Amino acid sequence: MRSIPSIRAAALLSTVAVCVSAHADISSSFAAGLEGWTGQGGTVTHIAGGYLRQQDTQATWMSVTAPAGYLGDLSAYLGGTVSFDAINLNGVAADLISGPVFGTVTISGAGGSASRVLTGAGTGQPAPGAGWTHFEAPLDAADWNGNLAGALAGVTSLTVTLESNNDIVEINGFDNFSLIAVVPEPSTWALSGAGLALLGALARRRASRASTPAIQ
Ligand SMILES: [Ca+2]
Ligand SMILES: [Ca+2]
Repeated sequence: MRSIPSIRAAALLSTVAVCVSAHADISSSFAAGLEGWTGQGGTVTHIAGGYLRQQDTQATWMSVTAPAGYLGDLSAYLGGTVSFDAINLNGVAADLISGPVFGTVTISGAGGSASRVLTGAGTGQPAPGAGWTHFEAPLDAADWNGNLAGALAGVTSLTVTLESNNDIVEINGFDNFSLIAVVPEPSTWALSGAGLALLGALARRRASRASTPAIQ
C-alpha cells in the first residue's frame, strides 16, 4: 500500500506536469512600438494602429529579427505552432521561387538551426497580397529543415524573411507573430484535476484531524 506522502507526491507531480506543458504563448502585436524587433536589408518602422512596416533597401533580401523574449530555452514550443500576419503595402507581386523566400522562419541555437517556409507551394498559403493574410505552420521537427529540437533548446536568433520580390522595392507589413505552446490533451487535464482533488482530500483530512478533540 502506498503511503500518504507518496500519494501526495504523485498528486503534486501530475499538477506540476500540466503547469509545465501549459507554457505561455509568446506574441508580438506591435500595439505601441516595434517591441524590440529589428530589420535587416530593409528599413523597419512602427505604424500607428499596430504593425511593423519594412521597406526594401535592395542591399540584400530583407528580414526581421525577434527580440530577447524569443531567445533561450523554447523546448516547450516543440509540437506547437508558429504564425504571423502579413500584407504587401505597395502593390508589388511576389516573385521569389528559391529560398530564403518571403515567410521563411529561421531559428538558430547552440544545439543547431532549423528553417521552414510558411508560404507558397505545398503550404496552401499564398504570398503577401493587398489584404492581411495569416501564415502559420506546426513546430513539428519532421516538417523543418535542420534540427528544430536542437534549435529550440537554446534559441540565439529567430528571423523571418519578408523579402517578396527580387528586383523591386517592396513594402510589406508584419503583425501578430506568435509562438503557441502545445495545448494539454484532455486526458492530461483530467489527470491534473484528479491530482488537485487528491490534494484537497488530503488537506481536508489534515484539517479534520486537527479539529478533533484529543481523547484524554
Ligand atoms: Ca498589431
Ligand atoms: Ca525586393
